Parts: sequence; structure tokens; C-alpha cells
Amino acid sequence: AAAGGGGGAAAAMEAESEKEMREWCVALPKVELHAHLNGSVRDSTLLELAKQLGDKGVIAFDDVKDVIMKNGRSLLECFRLFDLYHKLTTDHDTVTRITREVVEDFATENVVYLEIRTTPKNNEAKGMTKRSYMNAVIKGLKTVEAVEVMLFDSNPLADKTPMSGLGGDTRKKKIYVRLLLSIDRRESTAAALDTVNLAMEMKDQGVIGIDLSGNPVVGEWETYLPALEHAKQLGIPITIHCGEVANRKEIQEVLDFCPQRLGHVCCLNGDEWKKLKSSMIPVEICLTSNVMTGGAPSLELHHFADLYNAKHPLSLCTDDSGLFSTSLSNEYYLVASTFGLSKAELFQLSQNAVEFVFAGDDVKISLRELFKRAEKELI
Ligand code: 6MZ
Repeated sequence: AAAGGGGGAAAAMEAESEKEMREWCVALPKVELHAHLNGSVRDSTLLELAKQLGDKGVIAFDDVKDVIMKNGRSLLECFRLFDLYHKLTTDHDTVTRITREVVEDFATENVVYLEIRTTPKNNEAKGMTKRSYMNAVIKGLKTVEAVEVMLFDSNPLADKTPMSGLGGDTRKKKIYVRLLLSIDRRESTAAALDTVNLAMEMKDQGVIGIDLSGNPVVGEWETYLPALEHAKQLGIPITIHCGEVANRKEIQEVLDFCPQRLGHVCCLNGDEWKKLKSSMIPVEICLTSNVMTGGAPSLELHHFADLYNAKHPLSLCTDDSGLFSTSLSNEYYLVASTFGLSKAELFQLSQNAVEFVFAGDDVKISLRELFKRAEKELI
């Protein structure tokens, strides 16, 4: 009984320290660089939307409910799910709503800088163009009330308000939000070019980059290359999903293209790892997503450890926090619990991500200041 009691006490202590660490990871100011809008929608909102469409007879609610509430998801299942999500979020008002909620959810996690990526969509039946879709997203950013959304670069010297409510500050939290436009791998060259041109047109409205994403077993690099080259010529920063599947030819081509950042980098071989490491291209690491979709065999064997030990530039990201039931705080907690990083190391990891944001120098300066202040309170 004594041994059992001791075990109980040890377990209680462990539970207490887990709780403390989780709370610390929430309090840590964080930078999110890889979050897909539709993958970040709350389950409760998806269920509500599914119920409404179910009542109208557009979908079978019970089928949808099971899919949304299901846990493990293969990569292919994810992309089937996105088609379903898109059915639920097609109209302008819903796009505005989910954008607002996604920003609020990230701000609740003390994310202080957020790049949301989304695929501008044409949908004739809803009178939606890529442009009107993006206007609906931006409307969502402008109607956030719970936190102050900073969509434009501001003069950091004129702005001394703490951003994350650290130290019991009761003023509204602030969050920088920027948008990346995604090219979906199913799109044609012309559609991909439209997205790049739209990003250029909307660069004064918070749009700062281009992403290439979508089902990695669909499409050819040559199809998107003209659009990506065009973005490069226009000086628009680019991030590319790389190596979600072992497509050797494409991994080479992506590494040769040298985008500003890379997402995932799961299935690289020895030479590709060498090339990546010598390139020093920052990598957006998505632990939970990679383990759930099979891009990494387990948390313990995730390539985070190798890249971290090699001091490769990294930032932890959620990918699809709704779809994978995670949060950025949870991703930091997983790094602590799986790889044994200390609080000081986690803080450094979070702070380093400031250097990889696509926003301009004013924002970086402001974020560096914020981390300096936070360090005194958290470490
Ligand atoms: C590749 C992904 C992805 O754009 O409609 N997307 N692409 N790999 C992933 N890892 C699991 N997760 C999400 O958000 C959803 C879209 O983002 C891309 C897919 O194209 C998906 O349809 P938006 O807001």
C-alpha cells in the first residue's frame, strides 16, 4: 500500500508539473507561421455549420458529425475532409466568421504574430471570386473584437503597449496578423498566376506572401513554377510544402527553387538533408500534423530533433489546429515533454521564429522588444 501511495504521490507531482508546464507554454509569447484557415476552424463551429446544412438537406449531418469528431486522420483522409470543410464554409459570411474566430483562438493562446494562409476560391454558385473571398477574410480580421488586430506595420516607437497581457495587464491583447495566399496543387498555371497577382494587388491589405499547398500526391511542380517564379520576380516571399510524400524529383526542385521558408520537410533522403541544412532555409515544423498523417513515424522519431541539434532555423507551427485537435501551446509542450527542452530553450525557440516572419522590419523590431520584456517574466 505504501508503494502504491508513493506511486500515487509521484503521479500527482508529475500531473502537477505537467499542468505547470502546459500553463507556461500558454503564457509563452508565440509566433505562428504555418496555419491554414480552413484547417484551424473550431469543431464547435464546424458542427454548427454542418447542423444548419443538414437541416437544409444539403448534407447528411450524422455522417459529417462522425467525420469531424474522429481522431487519427491519414493524409488522404485529411484532403477528403477539406472538401467537406469547404462545403461548410463556402459563403462570404462564413468565411468572415471563421477568420474572426481563428484569430481569437490563436490570440487566446498568446500567439503575438500570426500568418494565416488560405486558398482564394472561386465559387460561381455563391457569387464568389478569389478577390471577394479574400475581402471576406479581411472583413473577418477587421471585425475581431476580443483582441486588437494589427494588420499593418506600425511604428514600434509610437507603440509601447504590452502585447500579450503579460504581468496582469488588463488592456486588450494585441496580435499581428498577416495573410499568405495559397496555391492549391489542383490548380492550373493560370489559376496559380491569378493568386500571385491577387497577392500583389492586396499587399496593402495585410497580404504578404505566397504558399504552395494541397494534396501532395496531386499535380506537377512544372504547373506552379511559372506562378512561383512570377512571385519571386515581384519580390513576394514564398513558402512551400516540401516532402510530405517521398517525391524525390519535386523535393530537389523545391530545394533548388530556394523559397524563403519550407513547410514540413518530412520525407528527405540523406543528400536532401545535407542540401537543406546547407541552405539554412527556415523550416515550419508541424509535429502533431506529421505524426497524425504519417509524415513522421512518431513524436520521438520526428525530424525536429535532428534539425534542432543541427541548429537549423526552425519554428513550431500547428498546420491545422482544428483538424488535428492541437494548439501552438500544445506543440511547445510536446517539444518539452518529448525532447526534454528546458523553459529557456523553449523560449529561445519561440523567440527565434521572429526572424523568419514575412512582415517587415518594424514588426520584427516590435516583436524582439516584446520577447525581451517577456523573458524577464518567464525565465
Ligand atoms: C498540404 C494542406 C495541409 O486554404 O481552404 N492544407 N496542404 N498539406 C497539409 N497538411 C496536412 N493542410 C491544409 O485551408 C485548407 C487547405 O489548406 C491546404 C489544403 O489545400 C486544404 O484544402 P484553406 O483555408
